[in-house]
Amino acid sequence: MLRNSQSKIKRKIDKYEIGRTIGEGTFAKVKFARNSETGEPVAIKIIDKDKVLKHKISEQIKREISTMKLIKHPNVVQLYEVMASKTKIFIVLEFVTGGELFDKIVNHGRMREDEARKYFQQLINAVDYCHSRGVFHRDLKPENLLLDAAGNLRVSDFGLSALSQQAENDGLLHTACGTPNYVAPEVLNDRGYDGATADLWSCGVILFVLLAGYLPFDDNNVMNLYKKISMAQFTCPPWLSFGAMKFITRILEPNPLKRITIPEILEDKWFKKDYKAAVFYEKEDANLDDVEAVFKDSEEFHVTEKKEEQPTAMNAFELISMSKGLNLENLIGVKEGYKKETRFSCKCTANEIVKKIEQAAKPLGFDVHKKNYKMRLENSKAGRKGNLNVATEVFQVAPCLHVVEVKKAKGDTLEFNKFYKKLSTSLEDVVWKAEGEEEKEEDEDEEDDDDDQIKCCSQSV
Ligand code: 3AM
Repeated sequence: MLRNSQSKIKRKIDKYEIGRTIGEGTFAKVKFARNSETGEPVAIKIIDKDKVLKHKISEQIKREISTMKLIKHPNVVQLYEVMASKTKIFIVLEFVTGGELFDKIVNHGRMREDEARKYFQQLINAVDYCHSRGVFHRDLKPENLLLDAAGNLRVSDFGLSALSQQAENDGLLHTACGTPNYVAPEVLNDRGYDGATADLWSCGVILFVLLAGYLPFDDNNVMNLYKKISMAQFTCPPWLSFGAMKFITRILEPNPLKRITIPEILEDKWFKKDYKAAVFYEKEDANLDDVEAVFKDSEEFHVTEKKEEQPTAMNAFELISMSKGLNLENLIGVKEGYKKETRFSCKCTANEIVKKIEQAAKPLGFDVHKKNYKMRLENSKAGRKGNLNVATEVFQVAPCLHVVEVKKAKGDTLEFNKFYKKLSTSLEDVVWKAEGEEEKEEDEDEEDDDDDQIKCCSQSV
């Protein structure tokens, strides 16, 4: 049976209405949600309780989460509250809408020094502040550098370092879920290290990527990569100014005892240009009862996950009829321009659509798992953020009119966009285009990027 487009099951955790999966990080699934009392959008990190309790890391996480609840810094993703159910821990975070900083590099290439400096200054402001409160990141990498609506840097996952360390012990950091490109040599050597200096190394790698447009340490062979990192074997590109080059070399110093410190960074001539210290205040009245309750693991405080059947505000047919002339991004309520999810309409049977998707995905290296009219496409090769996983679902609108939803379930958003472009080319003969759209598409400039083409016959969320 195809899913009925008139009604929808809504999942609710406490007061939060749970929406789509935004992504999967090293140790958690991240879901979009909305506070039903205030309407405020949030991101919820969902972690298996087992992972925290089994590994005896709860004391450290509890301490760091408590600290993060007190922090309201303009360059740190805010942590609102924590909750637990019988099996999961939910970390409710501010929803950050500007995407990831590194998507800028992937889309537009390296940055000018002034722009890179601005982001780096914001990064150091965040890192300095958290370090001064005894919270270290230990896993600074592109996925954790988000941009807010005003284009300012927001560092996420501060306070969750015990989890990333656990991932490291489980071998995750160096395998499918991440790459060691940003990790300091002393962390790789596993001889015990200082969280503060290790974080600064990662900041140095991040600055290098912003200015160069590529990684300072990279090798297909992990052992060679470890060697390059341990010896800080990198070459600055010729376009870097002397000041930037000198500065990066002081950060990417393999000996942590000789590495530049934050007070020294704040005094560096290259760094200081146009520097504005962050303005913020500290919350004095944050209530830490939720953190206590989660880590006491008392059933009395467990939140329940409810499933409610609710009519959707607009059915798929209305959505399609409006898609002819309107920009749908606002309609769906997500303006931030993430293209992790998209829909298109098809004028053929559901079975034909499923078959077409399968035929298109297999040659692109995807394993196809089907369940009724839902599919999970799993790329067997690891990409920038692990294996790309795509979920598709076919909804019936009229007997021979279907809406196909294509979502990134896991992996890198840009890789997803590239995959979607290939998929839509293969499905061209079954995708239903509104009148006039075909000519419009032909007129499109050849240089248009993937995203623009996707918008032509579908809407992206
Ligand atoms: O899967 P991608 O890389 O597209 O950007 C984060 C990442 O997206 C996003 O969730 C994915 C897994 O970490 N994310 C994490 N925290 C977020 C937040 N507070 C967030 N997106 C918005 N707001």
